[in-house]
Amino acid sequence: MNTASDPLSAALADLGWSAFFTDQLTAEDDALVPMRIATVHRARLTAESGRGPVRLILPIATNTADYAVGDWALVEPDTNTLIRRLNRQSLLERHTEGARVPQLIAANVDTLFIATSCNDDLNPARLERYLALAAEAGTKPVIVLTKADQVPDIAPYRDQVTGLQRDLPVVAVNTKSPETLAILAPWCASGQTIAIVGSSGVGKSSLLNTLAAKTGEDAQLTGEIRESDAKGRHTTTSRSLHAIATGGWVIDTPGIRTLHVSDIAAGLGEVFAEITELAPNCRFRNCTHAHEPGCAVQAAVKAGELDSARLARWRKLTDENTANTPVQTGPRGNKITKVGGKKR
Ligand SMILES: Nc1nc2c(ncn2[C@@H]2O[C@H](COP(=O)(O)OP(=O)(O)O)[C@@H](O)[C@H]2O)c(=O)[nH]1
Ligand SMILES: [Mg+2]
Ligand SMILES: [Zn+2]
Repeated sequence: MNTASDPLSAALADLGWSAFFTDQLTAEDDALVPMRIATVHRARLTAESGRGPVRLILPIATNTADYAVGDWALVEPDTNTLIRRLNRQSLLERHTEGARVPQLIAANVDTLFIATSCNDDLNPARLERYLALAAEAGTKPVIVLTKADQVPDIAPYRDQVTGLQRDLPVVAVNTKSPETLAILAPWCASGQTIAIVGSSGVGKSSLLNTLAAKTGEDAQLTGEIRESDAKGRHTTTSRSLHAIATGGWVIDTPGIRTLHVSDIAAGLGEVFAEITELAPNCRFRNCTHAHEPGCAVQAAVKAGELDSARLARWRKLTDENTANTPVQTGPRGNKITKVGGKKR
């Protein structure tokens, strides 16, 4: 790698290359160049090189399922041959029922925009799931309250979400207004990568269109005009890495739209920190905070310091996670394990 002043280095930095990845290079990698995986197909990978899109040549034993959109890989520049993947800073994955290995959804996402509308559909339990997913993936969450233009006052919606995790950023937007770019700019600087999750209809596609300044044929279908109504469209453009107008990138893969919760024990501890931090004060080490005497969590509920509905949601999610988690899986598919005792 050359100095930061040359155009290729600047382009790579804009693509999200950082010291975290430089630190993984050895002298043997001198002849290789980094590229960021842009699309993943069964038998084909494409990447962004900083000089334009590249179709990678895959060594025979390559399993494309080991790669996620957003991954950084080292490539032999003359032939575009894929040599190896670098360790990930974050990884969103999906554990489907019956599947032996998780499906990789997106890698090296800095910020996860969790979209929810300012209306009666706002559901704290569902948002806590997404927050746990973000924590487990190693990505920072931001709650994006959409359809802010539809309500006279966003305060009641903001109040429902601010307490769902410590120091949780919450913003309110009209996804179709250009002002949204300025509101989300703190997470959309050059080199930053975001992804958008949320229920159907909350405005994910509208938000992406605004962020990536997509119009006309290029735009994602929204609302009334669903994919099923417009067959044949978008068959040639299966891009997953979209440049944000103000800098940074949005990763959008079909898998991102159907993410659900399992294997998120560490994530739960982070989202519900005020509960898990009380547990050492309980009389019994394996206290379930339900009915045991000397329970510090129940004491906090009685003292009015902890919302009993929040505790009930924590229990439901914890039970569900236990039931859904089959076996211990490799942390982010990385070779190095355990950072600070947390599963990563
Ligand atoms: N008024 C208003 N309508 C919105 C906003 N965001 C999305 N919509 C509308 O809500 C519907 C669903 O939006 P869409 O982007 O398709 O949601 P998705 O299913 O999450 O991708 C569409 O009719 C959009 O035009 C918003 O911020 N304000
Ligand atoms: Mg959509
Ligand atoms: Zn307890």
